[in-house]
Amino acid sequence: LHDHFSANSLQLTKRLCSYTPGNKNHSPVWAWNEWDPLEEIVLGTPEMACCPEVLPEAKACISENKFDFLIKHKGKYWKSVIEPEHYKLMLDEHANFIRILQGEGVKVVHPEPIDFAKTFKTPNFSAHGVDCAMPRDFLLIVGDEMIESTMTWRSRYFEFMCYKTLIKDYWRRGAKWTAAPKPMCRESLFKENYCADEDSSAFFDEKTSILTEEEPVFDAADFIRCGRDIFAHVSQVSNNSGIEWVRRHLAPKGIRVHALNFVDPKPMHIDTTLFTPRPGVAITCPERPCLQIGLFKKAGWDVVVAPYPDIPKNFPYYISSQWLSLNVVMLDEKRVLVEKDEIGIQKLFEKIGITSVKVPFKHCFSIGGGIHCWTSDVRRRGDLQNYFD
Ligand code: ABU
Repeated sequence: LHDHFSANSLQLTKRLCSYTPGNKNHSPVWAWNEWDPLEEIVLGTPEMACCPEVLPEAKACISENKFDFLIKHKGKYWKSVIEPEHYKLMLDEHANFIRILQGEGVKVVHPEPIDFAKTFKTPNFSAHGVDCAMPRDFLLIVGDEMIESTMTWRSRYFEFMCYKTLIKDYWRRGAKWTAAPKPMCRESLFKENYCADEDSSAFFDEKTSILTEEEPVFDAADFIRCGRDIFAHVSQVSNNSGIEWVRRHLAPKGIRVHALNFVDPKPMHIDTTLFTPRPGVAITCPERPCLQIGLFKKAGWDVVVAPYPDIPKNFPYYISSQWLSLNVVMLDEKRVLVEKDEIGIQKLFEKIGITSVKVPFKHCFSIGGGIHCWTSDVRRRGDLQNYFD
């Protein structure tokens, strides 16, 4: 037994010592942008996923017309809440998506669910969990580094546990592993009696946010990677301090993090608002103008406005907006994974020379995310480049 452990530990030591920082051949994690050829992806799992608790910070993100439904079902497994046929279609789409990715030569790995219906308690709050369906929200991959985001919804505080096995494995094989400072999430992180004005046409910033700047908080899905430049969404789940933490953390790699403000009273995650399918093209949401869009134009990028979604607004989007039409994943600069019924965005991709790989996925939309949310690309073939000057 002793020999077995010694041999194992010798092997592990050898592997760890062969690590050379910043070298893609020594890290299984390697992705600098949204468009280099995709090799490996984390796909979330719907297992044990629960309808979220409508805590104030969730109310600040979700449309008011969804509150009654969510309050009625909070903490229940989606499986017991959603129409059985709809739920079955979601599982079928999920299984089929794995086959599509594998058929494209992409390695697919998954987080490990915990029982999200269980209530947990920290010294400052208690809540039950949500899911590990949306790895995009938690894992920020920049080059060879995996950054665990803080997460802002208190109900998602322990989601990091679902990713431990995966992260440890990538780390043992050479990836760099950083966990952003775990927030305290005291009451004072959230403004008292906050109420978002859903009709507001103001650019969202710290004044209109539910979040104070008491401590840095951010969700990974508020960041879009374009090589040396990363664009961050000031939102109801990422405050300026959170974005500043990421900025300072990545500065030594030569990466510049730009904070962007959009017209959106309930912003949560940039990937239904602005998407960069390839160098030189930014797709924006027509309902959510960006204050700093000049950054792209000045650098010679084309800014293309997305069409309205084809899947109707009254489709059961239990948590999100209908802008999941924009929530796509690039297989490479010329091919995109897109929901099969979102014809308008497919036509836009065709116009700009990108072929749509049509994925039936809309039933998966119902629990809060699209193709980009449900995944986190951990490996793409390509290096760090400057696309802005
Ligand atoms: N997690 C993406 C949801 C964003 C939206 O509702 O537009």
